[in-house]
Amino acid sequence: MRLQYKDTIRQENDGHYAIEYRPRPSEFEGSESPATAMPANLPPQYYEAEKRYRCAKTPQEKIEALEEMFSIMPKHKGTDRLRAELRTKIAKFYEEAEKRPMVGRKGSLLYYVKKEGAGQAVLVGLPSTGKSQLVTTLTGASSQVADYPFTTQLPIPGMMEFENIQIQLVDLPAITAPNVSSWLPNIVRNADLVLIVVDLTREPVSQAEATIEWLAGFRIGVVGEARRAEEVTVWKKAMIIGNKVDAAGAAENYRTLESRYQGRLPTVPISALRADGLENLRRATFRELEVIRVYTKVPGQKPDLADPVVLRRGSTALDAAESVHKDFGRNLKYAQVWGSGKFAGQRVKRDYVLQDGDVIELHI
Ligand SMILES: Nc1nc2c(ncn2[C@@H]2O[C@H](COP(=O)(O)OP(=O)(O)OP(=O)(O)O)[C@@H](O)[C@H]2O)c(=O)[nH]1
Ligand SMILES: [Mg+2]
Repeated sequence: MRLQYKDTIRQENDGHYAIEYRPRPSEFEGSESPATAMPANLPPQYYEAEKRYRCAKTPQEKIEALEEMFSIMPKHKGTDRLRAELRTKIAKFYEEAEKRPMVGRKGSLLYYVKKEGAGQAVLVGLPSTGKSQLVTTLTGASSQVADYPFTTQLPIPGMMEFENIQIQLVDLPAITAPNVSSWLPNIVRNADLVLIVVDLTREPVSQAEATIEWLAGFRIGVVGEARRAEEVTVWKKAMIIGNKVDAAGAAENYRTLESRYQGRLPTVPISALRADGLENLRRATFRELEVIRVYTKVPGQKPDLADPVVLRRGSTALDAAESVHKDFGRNLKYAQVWGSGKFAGQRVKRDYVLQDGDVIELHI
């Protein structure tokens, strides 16, 4: 990597070198002012992606590089501003990509799947494991199903209902499909959850391993599967779906798969074709997304139980207030909680940690 502009290099106490990186002015063309010096210790992949961003010609290429930079950047206070700037930029290029018919309006839209609903779960796996059948059964999206490999060539999103919320599922081409390696890993990096789909009639353990190895090849680590930290730029929650449990011998193969991944990755058996085990799958997907549903209300009104606010697990009364409006957050004096409180209507402070299903009344 070449140092430019006002980058400085220094040696840390532990002997390794850290680069104090400052954004080049050209990166902020059009935006107000360059960000302040950002904390260093970003992995080299970040700078590689950044270089690709600067050389990118089309909005698609820009998005790809920016998404990668975003996923690599560590999440903490020191990077908050830069992450927000990256997000704004990505949004701008998405808009541009959608406006440019010459790159193929449909194609450009479909290659980057905008998140919708409570979370985005992407289906990855070898050919013909039943990914498209599953998305079709669960969401009503029509993704072509066929008995030949590499049927799916583009990402196809659909919305799956779980109780009173919608979860986005994204059907993807098989990991071994031709011409996908430039964009497929980016979609996975950006997802909230990875659903590894295996065919229970064909050595499911080897399929799961091959899929996890493929992810590792793009430096995507799966939470629960050990890997050296320096080999991974982004960790993803994942779950293994054993499909075609209706077929002969599949139940037995599922038991092998389950015992192999016990205590490491959640596994669920289903039949996408017969619609078996789907309620279990919906619930497990919701659980692994690590989100909660809360119902906000103001004093004197009833909560709308059909329309929850979806927040990350661990969110507080303040987060709930901010999700309504940032002024609500700023002015929040206290809240009352029905559900997880010791008693109904318990008065709680701003830092009270909410649970799934809580009703929260905001007092400002
Ligand atoms: N027995 C059985 N067959 C299934 C099931 N789900 C899918 N199939 C069959 O498996 C084949 C492949 O299904 P697809 O949904 O196209 O598989 P895919 O994973 O999307 O395949 P690619 O797009 O090529 O990666 C089709 O012939 C389906 O009918 C199931 O639950 N049980
Ligand atoms: Mg398919």
